[in-house]
Amino acid sequence: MQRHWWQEAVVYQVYPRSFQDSNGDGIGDLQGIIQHLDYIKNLGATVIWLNPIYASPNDDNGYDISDYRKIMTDFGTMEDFDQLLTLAHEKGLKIMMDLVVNHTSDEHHWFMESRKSKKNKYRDYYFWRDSKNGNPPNNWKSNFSGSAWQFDETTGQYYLHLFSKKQPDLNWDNSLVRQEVFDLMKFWLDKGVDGFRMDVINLISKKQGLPDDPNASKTAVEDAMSWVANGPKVHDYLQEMNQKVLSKYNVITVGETPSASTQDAIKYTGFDRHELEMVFQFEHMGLDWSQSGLGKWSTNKVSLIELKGVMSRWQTALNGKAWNSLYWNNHDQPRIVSRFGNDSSKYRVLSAKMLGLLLHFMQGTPYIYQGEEIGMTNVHFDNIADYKDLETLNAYHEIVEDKKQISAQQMMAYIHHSSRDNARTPMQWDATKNAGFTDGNPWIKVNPAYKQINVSEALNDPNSIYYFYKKMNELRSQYDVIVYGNYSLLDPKDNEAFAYERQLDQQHLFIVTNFTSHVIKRNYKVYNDQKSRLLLSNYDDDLKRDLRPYEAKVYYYEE
Ligand code: TEU
Ligand code: CA
Repeated sequence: MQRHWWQEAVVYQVYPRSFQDSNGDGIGDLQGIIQHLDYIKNLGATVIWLNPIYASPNDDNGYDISDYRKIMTDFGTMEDFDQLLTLAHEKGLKIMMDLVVNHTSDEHHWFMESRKSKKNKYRDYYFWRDSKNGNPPNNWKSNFSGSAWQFDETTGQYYLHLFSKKQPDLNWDNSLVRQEVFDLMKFWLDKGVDGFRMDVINLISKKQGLPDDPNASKTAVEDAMSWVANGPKVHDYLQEMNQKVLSKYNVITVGETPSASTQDAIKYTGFDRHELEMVFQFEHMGLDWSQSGLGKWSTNKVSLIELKGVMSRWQTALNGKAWNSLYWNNHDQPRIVSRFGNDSSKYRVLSAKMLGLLLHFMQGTPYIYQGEEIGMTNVHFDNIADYKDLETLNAYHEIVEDKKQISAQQMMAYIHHSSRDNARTPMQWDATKNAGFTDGNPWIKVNPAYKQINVSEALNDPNSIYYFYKKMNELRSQYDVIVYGNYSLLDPKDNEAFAYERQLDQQHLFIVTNFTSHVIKRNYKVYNDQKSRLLLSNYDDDLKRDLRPYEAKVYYYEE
């Protein structure tokens, strides 16, 4: 198998709005990112993924783009961006942009033209349909609650929006749309950016005739995507994109693909397919979802056995054929230490390291979301008005106020567990006011935990999660087996310990983690092997068979 730089990469995700404010307006910006390039570099990351920084009315924090060739004024100017790109490159850091082309903003000029008349030359850039007997054209639901169709007075037709009504879906069946997207990709690639994370890229090809979803009445809002995902022409369009654009550059690509199975992923990322390099799959992120129709809104705990099943299935199905992304967190997901770990003061550090180790020693390219490296936790705002995310606010409105399915109190518990805003509170730099994020009023409140959990603490403590992540990144650059080794799960039915092996030629790794807050006893064959040595652990010493709360270790041997 040919080796590629992006397989050896470590990606650090920056959510610009919440990373660092440089001018006191309460909103993170590009100059703020520039201030922390060395911080990211010192952690050992090699690529920065920036969430969207393009011109946007910010209905969905930049995922509604009104001009793909302009920088959002909140974030700065194109000069700021050019400076960021140059400085990053000087430090050996690559920059990956977010490409949001399943939809635009309704304030993009294509859509403003499109809505003017049925004859407009941009009409067919979007999906316009007549109503069906006074109802929307079909029963598809928006991911952000309600129908996926919005009626527009001007021409008396509806337009499709799988996300908010300010995010109309682009019609990829129109070759002019595809050409526009390829052109804007070239604009950024010719500037020197190093790749793209592609937003919901597996939704771009809609089923012929836009048929009703037969399961719509049973599915929760967030499941509505399974009917529209992985459509009939998606691979044709990605191959065309690869041929016309990506193949001309040496870049990293990762497609966000909700509802993609391992079989789908092999089609998107197979080494012989010339589509994408990897995808973000969602199966492990759905394990704690509601069983009673509320989708992501739940307080369920993940089952370790199910987690092992999903992670291992992805590891083995893609091995040798395609490439995994490895992630626990991003700007849409609650904080992993609160979700799969234990964020009590006693176990936060141990369990955050345990989760990091478990993930980073699997096969794939690891992604670290800002604040994960210091063990940032979920936030619990008491007041719904303190939440900013439209998904959260729309769901609250629909589930509590409109349909009265559950009480406000119950919904707040779900929001504390699952809201996207858990990931979007400002980065916690130090213990000063607003966690050092801004001198002004932050656009969203800071997590009060910042007094204990912040970068300045982490940098002063040799045992911090930060240095543990740094160590993992160093090891990755030293041992090929960490990047390329194959994977095999041990003891799939053990519901307390997660153990697996990796192997590449003579190199072997043995990984074991205790997922509980008590001591468990396990015997593994590696303990009797004279040649094995401990590579990394989250405790100071090794008691071998006694695995202490959230203990996590990696052994290395050659054979
Ligand atoms: O997310 C798509 C997606 O799968 C989410 O809507 C997901 O279902 C939800 O966040 C889970 O809570 C991408 C972006 O990552 C997200 O931030 C955008 O809001 C969305 O696309 C629309 O562009
Ligand atoms: Ca600012």
